[in-house]
This record gives sequence, structure tokens and C-alpha cells, in this order.
Amino acid sequence: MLRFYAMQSSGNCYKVRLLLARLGLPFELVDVDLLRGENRTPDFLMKNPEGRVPLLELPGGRYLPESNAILFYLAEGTSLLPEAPLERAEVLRWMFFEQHSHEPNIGAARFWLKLVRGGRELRTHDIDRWLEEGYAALGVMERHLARRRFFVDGGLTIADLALYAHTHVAQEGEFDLTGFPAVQAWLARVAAAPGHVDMGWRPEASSQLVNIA
Ligand SMILES: N[C@@H](CCC(=O)N[C@@H](CS)C(=O)NCC(=O)O)C(=O)O
Repeated sequence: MLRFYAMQSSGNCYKVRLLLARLGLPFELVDVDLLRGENRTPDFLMKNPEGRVPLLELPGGRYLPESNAILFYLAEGTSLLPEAPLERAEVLRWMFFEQHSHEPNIGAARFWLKLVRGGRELRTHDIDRWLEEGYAALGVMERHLARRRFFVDGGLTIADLALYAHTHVAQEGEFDLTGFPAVQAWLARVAAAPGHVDMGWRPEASSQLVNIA
């Protein structure tokens, strides 16, 4: 069975749970508490030298980190990852955008302003930049989605799941989506697709990292 190391409140981890649920793939969830440093133990660093979640353990013992690499691997052969080279490249285009322009601003603002106690004081000098660059990323999404139902023509793909994860909780990073009606309509379309689960969803099989030898 797949084993998935994650933190429940992380948008990067939610992307992967969302895909696993949507595909109906059974997996064991292992909670890693970043705030207690469980991702920096020698044992965890053996699994992922970056010391980060999400991390997927495959049957046979290989490990795959990086949320979008995990999405790309798991979605192969499904309608969520088109076969045509140009459409595959467009999926990657939006997943690179997500990692370069979107998550480092919208995800970071939510992490420090909502999830870390005292985070606002610790990162005072970053907040204006996160807001400016995060709103710029939302503007790119708004212009693209004004004429489309999903990021890549043809239907829902993993590019939508990657971008949905942090966008649907952007208000927790103090972003106001009122001026982005196409983004809001797209969020509703993604959430209405069959197999959608919310961020709180967990599989039946789950454990805490410290219980794993
Ligand atoms: N680009 C990576 C980012 C992973 C990442 O930043 N994970 C955070 C949680 S969302 C983490 O593990 N942070 C702990 C640390 O960096 O020490 C991905 O998309 O998976």
C-alpha cells in the first residue's frame, strides 16, 4: 500500500490527498508534526534529505517528495493528466507557475499568518511582498480563467488540483478574492467535481510518525 507522510493543514499535502481520494487509491496516512521538528530527525532525513512533506512512500520502499511530482506520478494514465504532448506541457506549465509564483506567496502568507503562532511578528518584512506577488498571481489566474472552465482546455487536470489547494484557503493568508470572479467560479467547479474531498478529509488508515520504526 502507498504510505503518505503529511501534515494535515499543509496545502501541498492536501493536493496529494485530494488526488488520492479522487482516484480512489488506498493509502496509509502518516502525520508528521513540523512544528515539533518531526521532519528533521535523522530517520526522516533518510527518507527525504530535504526534510519536507509531502512525501510518498511507494511499495518496494522508494520515496517521492515534491507535491507536484507526486501528482504527476499518480495521475499517469488517468484523465487528470492528458496524453497529448502539448496538453501535458500545459499541465506542467501551470504546475511550475504554482510553485514559482503562487505557492511561495499565497501559501507562505497562510502558513505564517494563520498556522504559526507569532508568525506575523516573525515575518513582518515579508508580508507586503507576499500580498503584492500573491495578488499578481491571482490576476494571472483571473485573466486565464475568464475564458476557460479549467486551466488546460479539455477538462479538469492535476494543474487545477495543484492550484486549488492554496487558492481555496487564500483568505486565511489575508487575500480577498472578491475582485476575482473567474477564480471564484473555477474554485466552485473544482469543488463540485466527483470525488472531491475537503482539506479535513483523512483515510481510515492513519498513524503518527513516531509510531513508525
Ligand atoms: N515544493 C515543495 C514544498 C514542500 C514544503 O515546503 N513543505 C513544507 C510544508 S507545506 C515543509 O515540509 N516545511 C518544513 C521545512 O521546510 O522544514 C512541495 O510542493 O512539495
